[in-house]
Parts: sequence; C-alpha cells; structure tokens
Amino acid sequence: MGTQLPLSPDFIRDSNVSRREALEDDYASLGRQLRRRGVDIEAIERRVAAFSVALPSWGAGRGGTRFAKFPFAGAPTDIHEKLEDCAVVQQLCRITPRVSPHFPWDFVKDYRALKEEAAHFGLAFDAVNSNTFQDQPGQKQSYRSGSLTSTHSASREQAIEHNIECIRIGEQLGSKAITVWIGDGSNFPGQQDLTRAFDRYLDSTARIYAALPVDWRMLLEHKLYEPAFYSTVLQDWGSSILAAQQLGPKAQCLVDLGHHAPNVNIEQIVARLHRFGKLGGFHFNDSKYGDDDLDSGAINPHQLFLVFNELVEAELSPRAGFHPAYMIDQSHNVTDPIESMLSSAEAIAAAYAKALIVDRAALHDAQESNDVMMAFQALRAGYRTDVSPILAQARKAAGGAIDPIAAYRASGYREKKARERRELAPGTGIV
Ligand code: RM4
Ligand code: MN
Ligand code: MN
Repeated sequence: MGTQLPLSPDFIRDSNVSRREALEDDYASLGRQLRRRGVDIEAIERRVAAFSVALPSWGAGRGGTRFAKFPFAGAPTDIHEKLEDCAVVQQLCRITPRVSPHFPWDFVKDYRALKEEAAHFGLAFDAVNSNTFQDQPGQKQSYRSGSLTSTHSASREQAIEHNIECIRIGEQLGSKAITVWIGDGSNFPGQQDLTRAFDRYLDSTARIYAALPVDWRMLLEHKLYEPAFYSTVLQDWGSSILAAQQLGPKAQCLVDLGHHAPNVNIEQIVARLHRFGKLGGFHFNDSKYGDDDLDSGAINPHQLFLVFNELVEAELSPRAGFHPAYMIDQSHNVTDPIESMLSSAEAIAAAYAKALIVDRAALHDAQESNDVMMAFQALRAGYRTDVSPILAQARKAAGGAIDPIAAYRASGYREKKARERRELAPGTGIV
C-alpha cells in the first residue's frame, strides 16, 4: 500500500522558481486593476483559498463512452491507485482535498484502513455514490427492469440494501452524504406507469432516508435520459425537488450540469432550488449535445460563471441548509485524467473568482432600476476579468504549482506508473 505523497514538495517548489517573477508581475498588475474597480485582490484570494471541490474516484480511472474505452499506460487499476492519482491532483492544485467514492467499484475489505491511506495522501472522503444502474457479477436480482423503482420487490429491496450499505461504508470513511442517481426509466411509451414508478421511487428512497445518520444528507441526482431513452423516473429538478420535499430536510437536490437538455437555464434552476433550501450540491462537468461527462468549463465556461454568480448571491442571502457539496463528475476518454481534473478544478475555481469580482451593489442597483445594459455590464466585467494570477497565487501560497499541468508533465509521474502498474484490457462503458 503506497502511502507516501506521490510528488515531492521540493519538486513542486522548484517547478515554481522560473515562473514566480512573471506571476508576481501579473498579480500586481491585476491587483491595481481591481483596486481601481474597488475590489481588494487579497480578499478575493482568501475566498479562493477557502474554496474546494471533490474529485470523483471514477474520474481518476480510464474513462470512456458507451462505445469504447481506450487503454493508456499507467492508468490506475483500483481505488488505492486512484487515490494516489487524486493525491497528485491535490498536491498540484490544492483545492481538491476530498474524493467522492463510488460503490461497488471502490469496495475494499477495510474502510478504516482506506480512510487512513487517504489521509496519508492528504485526502479525505466526500459523498458516497451508490450504483444500482449496473448488474454486478454474482448479484441475486437484476436491475434490467429498474432498481429502486422496479416492479419486482426483490430488486427494490436489493437496491435499497445496497444504498444502506453505502451509507454504512461512508460512516467509516468520514463521509456526510450519499448521492443517489438511478438509471431507472423506460425506453418505450407505455412501458412504465409514470405515476406508479415515481411512487415506488418515493417509497424506496424513504427507506434509505430512514437509515441516514443524524448529520447526513441524501442528495437526489436527476438526469433527463440515458440509459433510459423515453422516460427517466427522476428526470428533472421538478421531480427532484418534489421528492426531496416529501422525504424531509436531510434530502436535497444535486445538480449535475450535464444532466439537462441543451440550452436549459441551469443557473435559474440553481436559484430556484436555493430559494426553497433544496440546493444540495453539484456534479461539475460540461456537455455540448446530450453528453454529460466533458471537462468542466471546456464547452461553456460562461454557463459555469452564471451558476457561480447564483451561488455567490446565495452566499449573500443564505437559507437554512445551504452548504452545497461541490464535486467533479467527468469521464476522461481522450486525455490523461490527472490533467483533465487539474484543468477542471481551475475552471471551476475561476468561475467562482469571477463571480466574486462582480460589483454586486452596481448589479443590484441596475436590477432594481431596470437598467438592463448596466446590469449586464456588471456581470460582463466580472466574466471578462482574467483571474488566473489570483488562482496561481493561492495555489503557490498553499504549496501547489503555479502551472500545475506543466509541473505534472515535468514530474514524469505517469511514465513511472506505466512501469509499475499492471496493464488494463480494452473495454466499454464510462468506467
Ligand atoms: C451518471 C451520473 C452519476 C454517476 C454515473 C457514473 O450519469 O452522473 O452521478 O455516478 O454517471
Ligand atoms: Mn453525476
Ligand atoms: Mn452523468
């Protein structure tokens, strides 16, 4: 079991030497620019330094689409190696100190030992994720006809028990939430009674809810389609908030950015969920068509900014239960997952920093006086600010790399792992 930090802190410090002067110059220049706008750069840096987003254990592994996955040398082969790769990400960017595990993919014998192993890597565990969207070898009941909403009570029982088992594992890992996403739905009109399927969802999730420890939350994740292509039982935020309201205060909604139809106004969904105390968290990623696993900010960084604009507004007027869980949920098919996660964490933090820079007083005044153009310009001024010197400065101050991807490449980490780790065979599926 490898429990040494994968990169040496000296190596990271050395990688910063040649970049330090340029960063200081850029930071000072941005600081002057922001001061003219009445913004204190150090206050923004402090907020960015306090920000964090969890990594998906499954995002560290070789990703793919439902058509194929391509092997690459040095890919992690189990949760231990995935933790090691997540530790590299955290060492370099310093804003990803937690990992969100997925079961049964990350099943091990000893969870206390796993928690310790993660701690040695400088990591803790975030929300646990259950998986009743696949059959596992040796599993008694099939999920072919659904899991939590199956018409077969034995399949429902098995799915409920699996979720409760995930909670028990999470307790040992120090998690405080379970994220429930199901693939249940239908492929043909008439295949499923839409009302009764949702009733079964409510009954099954109530059983899982009843098993939550007092300080836990249950995050309900909606997705409009796939693998069910005609209807999905928890298809949108409407069904999600109805279920969360019926279940009780520990149930909240999770917004996976890729789980909406193209062009849906996700920032407005965020505002609505927050207004009713049901904004539980995020799975950050990006999408272009109907996909849900591209790198955060790769396609539509403006949307990410608008989501964070709502989150900053929410911070200013918090409602009970407002402590959203920020997680990345991506599948990396054609990039090195470590590089994608570094790039995504940066894109997410940048969206947050840009939203922090927005002149809120000017925005609110313009909104109240119906000055459309000035309201828009207030947002625009935040969005077009290049905040990268703030992010780099915060990373450097926390012991990270000024240029994380360049430092990662220079480290030779993946090449080393290619020599040490066993090779994986080609396959299909996103994980
Ligand atoms: C789903 C959903 C879930 C994730 C799986 C792997 O589309 O986003 O959050 O657990 O993919
Ligand atoms: Mn997700
Ligand atoms: Mn997804």
